[in-house]
Amino acid sequence: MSITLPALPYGGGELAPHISEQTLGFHHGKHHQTYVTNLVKLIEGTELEGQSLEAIVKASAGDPARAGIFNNAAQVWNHTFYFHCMKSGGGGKPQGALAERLAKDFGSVEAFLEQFKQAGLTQFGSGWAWLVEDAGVLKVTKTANADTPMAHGQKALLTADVWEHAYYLDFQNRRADYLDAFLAHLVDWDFVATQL
Ligand code: MN3
Repeated sequence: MSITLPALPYGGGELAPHISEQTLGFHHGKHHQTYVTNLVKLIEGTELEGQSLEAIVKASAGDPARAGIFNNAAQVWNHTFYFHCMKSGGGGKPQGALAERLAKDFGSVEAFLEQFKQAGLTQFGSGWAWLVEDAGVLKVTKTANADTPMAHGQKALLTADVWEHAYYLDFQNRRADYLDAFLAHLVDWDFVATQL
């Protein structure tokens, strides 16, 4: 199994005006590609070469000697997952079984949406906001840098990239506005529901 850059599930301009074609071009074509290129180089000739991305993330998590492998592998996974969490004409309120689970575990869908936004807003520096399933319960979490729920035994259901490269060209320093646009216009709730 070779590690390659997955294609975006939509055209580069389809998330505009919320995320511009320029942002997506740099984010996927440069940042995501660089993590792929670095990972391929780092695992070449090691016992991790030929393993799945998930296996590489789990094998390197928590191992200081393999921090470079973990950071690049987790970032490849996080970005592929993030890009699949969005679609043109997405956002708004989740429906059906997902909405019922959110209401059960957070009190209401609105309470979940607010917690998710706050997780993204309060992640100091670079990182990610997540909706995860942890031992059967839905939770909002945040991780720093490349860290990923898989490394903590949690299943990711939704993520927002809050590294500045995800929003700076479109929103400059206004991370809250990016998170509002993400939730109101971009989240692919059908994809999130399929992760349950
Ligand atoms: Mn990113």
